[in-house]
Amino acid sequence: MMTSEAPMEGAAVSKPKVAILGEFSSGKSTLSNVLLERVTSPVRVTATQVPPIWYTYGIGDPIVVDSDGVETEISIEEVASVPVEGTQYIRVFVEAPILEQLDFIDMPGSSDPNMSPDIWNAILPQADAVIWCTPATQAWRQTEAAIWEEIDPDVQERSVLLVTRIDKVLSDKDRAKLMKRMRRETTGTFRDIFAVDLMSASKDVEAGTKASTGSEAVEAAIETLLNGLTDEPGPATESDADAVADHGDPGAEAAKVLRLQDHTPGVTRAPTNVIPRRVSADGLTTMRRPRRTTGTGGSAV
Ligand SMILES: Nc1nc2c(ncn2[C@@H]2O[C@H](COP(=O)(O)OP(=O)(O)OP(=O)(O)O)[C@@H](O)[C@H]2O)c(=O)[nH]1
Ligand SMILES: [Mg+2]
Repeated sequence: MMTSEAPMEGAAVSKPKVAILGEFSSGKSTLSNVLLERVTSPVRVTATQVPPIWYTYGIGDPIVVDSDGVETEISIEEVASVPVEGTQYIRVFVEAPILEQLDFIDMPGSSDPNMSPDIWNAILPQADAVIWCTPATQAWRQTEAAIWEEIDPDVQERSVLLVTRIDKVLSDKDRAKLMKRMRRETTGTFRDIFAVDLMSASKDVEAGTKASTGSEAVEAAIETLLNGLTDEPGPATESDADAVADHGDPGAEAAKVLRLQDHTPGVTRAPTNVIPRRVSADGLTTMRRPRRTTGTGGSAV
């Protein structure tokens, strides 16, 4: 239905698509800003009730894709006022280093009543992996587990769980206990789990450093994600290694301590769509396949 060419550079290269999921206020948009290395997001993504924001490397005005697949160019200032209803997602183009490696989509909270099957089905079938954010103070609720259960196991294997707001859990003992529970309750369904303090990671972005354990944990999570997306079980390639932080220093210990052992995926396989079975059961019939602006569909790198 849509035939227009992508308006930005770099779009011809197919990149893996990563959906950032989690319940209301779990840190998805804060993480997005950290990933983009922008203190002030190009859009006011911390507003609640925003449609999914799909970040792609490039320049140019954002594009709203409505529920009929019709695309409308808008200004960056207009992004925050696009209604959730009737919108599949908004493409936002940013020249951020992370976007040279993957596209990511900042989703509305999964607990949000606006998170209709339409929204899920507009985005999730296109996602190769998920970053699920769960806040440490009420981590991995039954509602989250129930959604995650429905996700394709191949996608689960490429996905990472971020336990955000770890700064709110004060003692090492409590953190260890929490992560032990996380490990137990999510066994085999994430590639890895990371405890992150997105506040300190945000402060690093502001200060132009990556000094905190918050930043290190985010970097470690992204490295794990990229390894999964490229099906590399071992360390990343030379160029990938340049793109991620060196975790060899003692400062990274806090991040490491809370990291699970790798659930290394077994074999190379084509990316599978993230379709929560329960949602797709009643939503797939109305699912639309929007124009793919990132090249041939489905193949990760
Ligand atoms: N202390 C602390 N606060 C955090 C952390 N992560 C997020 N926050 C705060 O939590 C609030 C919600 O964060 P958002 O990033 O907007 O959460 P969200 O998941 O995008 O929320 P919705 O889009 O409304 O579902 C903000 O005030 C953040 O500053 C963290 O690791 N530590
Ligand atoms: Mg948000």
